[in-house]
Amino acid sequence: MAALEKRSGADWQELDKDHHLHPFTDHKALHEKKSRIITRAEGVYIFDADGNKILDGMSGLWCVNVGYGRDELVDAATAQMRELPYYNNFFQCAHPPSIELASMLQDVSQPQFNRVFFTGSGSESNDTIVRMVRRYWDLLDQPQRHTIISRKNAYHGSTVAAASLGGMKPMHEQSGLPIPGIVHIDQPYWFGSDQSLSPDEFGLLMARQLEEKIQELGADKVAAFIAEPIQGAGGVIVPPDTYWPQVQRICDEYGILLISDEVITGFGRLGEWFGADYFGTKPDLMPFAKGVTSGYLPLGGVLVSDRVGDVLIDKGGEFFHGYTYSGHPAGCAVAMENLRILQREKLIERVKNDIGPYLQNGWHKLAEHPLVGETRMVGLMGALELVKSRQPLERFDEKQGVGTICRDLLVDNGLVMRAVGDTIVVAPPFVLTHEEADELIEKAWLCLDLTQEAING
Ligand code: PXG
Repeated sequence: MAALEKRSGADWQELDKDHHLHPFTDHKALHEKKSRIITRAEGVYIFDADGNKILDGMSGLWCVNVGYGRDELVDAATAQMRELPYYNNFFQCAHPPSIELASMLQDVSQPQFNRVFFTGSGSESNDTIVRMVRRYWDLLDQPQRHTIISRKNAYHGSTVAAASLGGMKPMHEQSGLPIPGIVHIDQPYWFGSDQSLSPDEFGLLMARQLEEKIQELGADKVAAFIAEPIQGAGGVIVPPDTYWPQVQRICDEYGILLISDEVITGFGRLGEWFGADYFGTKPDLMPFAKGVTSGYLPLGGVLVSDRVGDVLIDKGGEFFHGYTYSGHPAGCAVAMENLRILQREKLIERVKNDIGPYLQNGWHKLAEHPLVGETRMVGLMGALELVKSRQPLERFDEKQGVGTICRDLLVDNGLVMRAVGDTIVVAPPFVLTHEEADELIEKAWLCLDLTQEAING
């Protein structure tokens, strides 16, 4: 630690520039601007090397749900690392943390989930999904049933299979993706449509695309449909109420596996344990990561329903798949303590009944700002749409980069939110107080004003 403290923020920026390749970053642009060096955090605040205190409206990267500075999680990791820092779950071995966590996850998830396959991240979880789903149909003697339907603008991770499941065009273009056997239908993004239909009609139309795609491919070719309950990285796309019930009906009717990607929505973000609980779906598989440890250590996994698990087990044969860190002991120990915190402090109930509605109330008031075309928020996951004009609705030219202008102003004024194009998204920790929520809304309003000024030049 001492060696680190000798450096100044400027020193770190130089070293960073010279040696560090960042994820999802234009390095040429970054080198002109320099990175913001975050040195510590407490509660819902992060602190940078220049001493600025910034409200973290993104919970890190949608993950630090119980907030920063949790000694219980540090202690859980330390104790586990002293006892058994690493052992694997391969070759007929297991260790108490992976077993205990598997059992706890069964307790907090829907009754069909009795088993879990551990990974180290959300991307690995979704790679596991592709392999597990195909293995399932192979074991059922339907090897032709390998196509997975996903959605445009979905984010399921950055590995080859996860990025293929994802529907991010720029990612596909850079690496010859998607891999074969993955197709994409439209997302249920009502605000992004021409708005000629009511949200409910639009939800039905988008769900119908799933049915049409199944019919086009042939149901006997379709393995699964994967979706985030609410698209996160794609801009917090909250589907109309009609969408999920239809999707569930279609998956049931055609016998297609339903995969609910819970990497962001899992562990309380929507005020229920999982997004599937919020929307009332009954998925067959649920990839998760992030919030399972509140980001304190990397851990992910796939919750496996009996429908899939029974086949994998009863039919026998080895599934040639696994990661060195599948069920890492320290990650599992932290996850267990994190789940206990959620339970002990009733944080999911807090998201549902207290801080969720409180922040939503303030958030929806932002819709009165002339720059805002729509506000959305479920639990503590929200978005606002920046528009040139509300009546008639006119959006900014993408090249103007209004979302980025706003995002930069927000950070300069002590609030982290993320810009997805001209959509500003928010997902604060569950421990956000009412005062901190007020601060978030006040800063957001101020920065909408500043953005307006910047655009008007
Ligand atoms: N599924 C979903 C729904 C995600 O949001 C992943 C899978 C992949 O997880 P890992 O742990 O491999 O990153 C994610 C990750 C953003 C952003 O800018 C979002 C994510 C990751 C990085 C950036 O919003 N989500």
